[in-house]
Amino acid sequence: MTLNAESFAGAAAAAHPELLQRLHAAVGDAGLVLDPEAQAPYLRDWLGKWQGRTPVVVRPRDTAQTAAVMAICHETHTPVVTQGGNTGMSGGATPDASGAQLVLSTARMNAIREVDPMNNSLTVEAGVLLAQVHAAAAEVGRFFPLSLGSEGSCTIGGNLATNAGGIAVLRYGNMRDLVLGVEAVLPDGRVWNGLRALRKDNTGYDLRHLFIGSEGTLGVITAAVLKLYPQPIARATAWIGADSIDALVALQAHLRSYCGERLVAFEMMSQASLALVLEHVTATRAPLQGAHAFHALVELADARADGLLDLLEQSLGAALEAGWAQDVAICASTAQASALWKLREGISQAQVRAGKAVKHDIALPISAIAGFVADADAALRALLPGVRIVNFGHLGDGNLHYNVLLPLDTPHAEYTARTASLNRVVHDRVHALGGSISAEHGIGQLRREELPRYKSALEFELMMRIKQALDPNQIMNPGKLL
Ligand code: FAD
Ligand code: 2HG
Ligand code: ZN
Repeated sequence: MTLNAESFAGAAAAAHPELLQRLHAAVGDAGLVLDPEAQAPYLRDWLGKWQGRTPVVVRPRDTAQTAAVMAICHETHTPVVTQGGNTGMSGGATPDASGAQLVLSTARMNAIREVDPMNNSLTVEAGVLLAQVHAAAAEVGRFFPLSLGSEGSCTIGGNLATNAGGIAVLRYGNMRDLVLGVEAVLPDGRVWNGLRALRKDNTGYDLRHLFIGSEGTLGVITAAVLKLYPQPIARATAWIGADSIDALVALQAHLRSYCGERLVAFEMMSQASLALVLEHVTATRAPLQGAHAFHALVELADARADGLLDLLEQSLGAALEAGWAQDVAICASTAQASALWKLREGISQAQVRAGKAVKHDIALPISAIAGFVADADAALRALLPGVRIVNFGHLGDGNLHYNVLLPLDTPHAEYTARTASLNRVVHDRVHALGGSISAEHGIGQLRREELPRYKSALEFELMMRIKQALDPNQIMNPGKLL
């Protein structure tokens, strides 16, 4: 391929006319995407909220090629946006509109390097899809617990860079808790090999945690060693209708004590969230007769089948008696359980179809949730009478997706203004209760402006110093997080 630097639009190319030739030498024809049509999917996020431009999408095949690309970008001060599956919810993987930011896609780095069932570990490259990790673990009778609605498209690199959460955090923790080792290419092109498969290692600062949750601002994660677990062979799933969120908070505490470690998921949704799915997602139907103000989807799992269903029935029987549940449906088959999970996992898609969402991915102490919801609901209704609140999420982790849905035809300027005032109402309350304004989706470009309001000056300064130490030329994901 002969490359014409003139066709390489953008500020970086203008400053460094040989850049494209050098990138081509590093990754070859298969590693560059220049055609605007082929670039389009890399330039828009899953929600359709952010749209950017790039001079080139670079798709290195392995760590060595990634290191070569980064060395070139460091030397030429070319900004880099790393992208995995592009399913992120905070605009972290979308380049800005300048046309100067190179997109580095990990899609071709998709090898499973090693499976070690005896050590309960798996070494994979960053571009491997989460669903592929599930399959590779299952092949050797093991289990990788991270579970997200996007698991067919999101990558391990993206899961690490956002410290993803999902529906099994209650039992297994966030992505941060599921990783033994990380390999990363630093912004200057050097490779840090931290691929240790150890559960104990106290030899100084644990650098892997710098990259987990760093949202592409400190380097490119190229591979990781993941923890595997015993494969649960039995699952028991139930849907619960309740008359208040207070009741569901009490129910999750009760199920935790009653079922112990076997409680894997405790997901919550308001009646409005369920109604949205039933209206906008095909082949769905209400799991219970009659309306309930709130619903929970609960799952138990175990490596032994004995008594799991009995345990669920007994625990929910006690909950009905105590008034924490109004109605209960226990699944008799995996098909029934899948139908219930479809309702929960359809909420994101239903929101995209039904309106323009103002998202709030908040974390609170579980004991503060009921008070928060009552207070924030009232404040939002006072601010915007008739407001549509889509409140759902991972109640067992204290993580609510406390979203507000504006009509689809809301003009852009109005959406922006409303977003600012709604964010203030919600996030100030969350902060006052000791909560977080980003539980699992990261900061990206969505929350960047708000972050200094809610982080202490010292915390912010320390983060800036880490950034400066690793990325002195400030080329990694500019305009995101910090
Ligand atoms: P991308 O979107 O490509 O990137 C996300 C961020 O990570 C960006 O800042 C990017 O620069 C950076 N990045 C990506 N790869 C690398 C790398 N190799 N090295 C360095 N930086 C990198 N999230 C949850 O936490 N819980 C959920 O329950 C959940 N459910 C979802 C359901 C749906 C339907 C959708 C669409 C999304 C959901 N998400 C959820 C959000 C999203 O799937 C996660 O944030 C996921 O971890 C992103 O992975 P990705 O590969 O798509 O990353
Ligand atoms: C989920 O839990 C995701 O389904 C997406 O984190 C949340 O759409 C959202 O706001
Ligand atoms: Zn979530």
